[in-house]
Amino acid sequence: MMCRLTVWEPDKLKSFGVPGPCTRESALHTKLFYIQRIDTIMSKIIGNELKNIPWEEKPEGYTLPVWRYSGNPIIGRHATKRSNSVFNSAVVPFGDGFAGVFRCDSRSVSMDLFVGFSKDGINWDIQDEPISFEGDPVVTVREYRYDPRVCYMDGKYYITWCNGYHGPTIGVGWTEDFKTFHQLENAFLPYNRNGVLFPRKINGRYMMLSRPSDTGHTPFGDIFISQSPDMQFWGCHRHVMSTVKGDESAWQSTKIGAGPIPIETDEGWLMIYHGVITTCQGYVYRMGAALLDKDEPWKVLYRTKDYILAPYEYYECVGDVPNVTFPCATLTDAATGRIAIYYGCADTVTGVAFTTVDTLLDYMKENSL
Ligand code: BMA
Repeated sequence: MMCRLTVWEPDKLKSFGVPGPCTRESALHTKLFYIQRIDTIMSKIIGNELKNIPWEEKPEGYTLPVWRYSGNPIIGRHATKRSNSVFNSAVVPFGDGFAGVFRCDSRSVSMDLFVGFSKDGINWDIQDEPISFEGDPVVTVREYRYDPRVCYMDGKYYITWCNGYHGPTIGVGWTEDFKTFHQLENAFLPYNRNGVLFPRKINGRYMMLSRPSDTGHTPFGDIFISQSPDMQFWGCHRHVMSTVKGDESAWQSTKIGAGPIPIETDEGWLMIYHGVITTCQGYVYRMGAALLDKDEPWKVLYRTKDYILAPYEYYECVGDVPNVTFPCATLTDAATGRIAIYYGCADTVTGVAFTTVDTLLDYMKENSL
C-alpha cells in the first residue's frame, strides 16, 4: 500500500483527523498512520499494478477532476504514411510496454484500424498497413472500421469497433500477439455504435455496453448492456442510462456512449463515457463518468451532472470535426489509483489526460444526477 501515498490528499486526510508532519520523527509517524488509514479512506481499483503508467500530477490550482498531459497531443495527424488523422483509439499494457489499436483515417478519408506499439505509452509507433482479420469471409469483408476499444480477458485482447456491415454495427475480434487477428460475428444487427466490453464475466456472462443508433450521425442515443455466454450470441439486453433532457445537465442531452473499458473498483464499475449536446454549430462531445453496480451493471449508482473534461484546448476545438473529446481507453494502476485516459481530439489527433479513482468517485458523488 506504500505507493498509494503518492495520491494522498492532505486536506481530505485532515478531515479524517490525520495529523500533518512537522519533524522527521512525526513525519515517519504520520506516514505510518496514513498507511494504516489509507485502506479505509480511499477507493480501490481492482486490477493490476502498472508501474510504468504515463503520469503527471494535477497542475497547481486546476479545478476539474481530469487534467491533460502537458505534451498533448501525443499522436499527430500524420503518424502513419497515409494518415489524415489518428484519434478515438485504444491502448493496453503489452509485454514490457504498451500496444494499441488506432483509428487512422487515410488521406482518401477511409476509416480503418492500425496496430501500434509504445515503450512509454506516450511515444507511439503505428504501422502503415491496416489490420487484416482472419475469419469467415462473410464477416471479415470490410466496409469501414472505426472507434476501436481493446479489452484484455482470459489471455486474449478482444477488440470491438464500429463496423460497417450494411450500416454501422459492432465488430468483434481478438488477438494474442497483435500480429494475427481473428474476427468473430458482429455482436448486433445494424445500427449500433460504441460497443464496449467489460474486462471479466459477470454472473458467468460476457457483458457489452453499446448505443443503438441509425445510419447517419444519430441525433439520439442511450447506453444499453447486452450479455453473452460465448462472445457470439448476445441477448438479455437491458437499458443502462439515457440522455438528460432539459437543462439540468445539458452537455449530455443529445446522445451518450460508453468510452473506455469499465474500470472495476471496490464500489462498482467506473464507466467513463461521452455526452453530446446539439448546438447551432453542431455537436459538442464532452466526457462524464458513472458508477455501475458490480453485479447488476445496468444499475447506475452515481453519474456526473457536470462534465469531467470538455474541449477547451486548441487541438480539441479545431480540427476535422471541432469541439470533440472522445475517450476510448484507459490505463490504470491499482497500486496508486492512477488513471490515464486516451481520447480523440477534434477527430484529428490523440491526447492523454489523467485522474485518480478517488478524484473521479469523489467528484461523482458530489455532483451526482
Ligand atoms: C461520432 C463518431 C466518432 C466521432 C464523433 C464526432 O458519431 O463518428 O467517431 O468522433 O462522431 O465526429
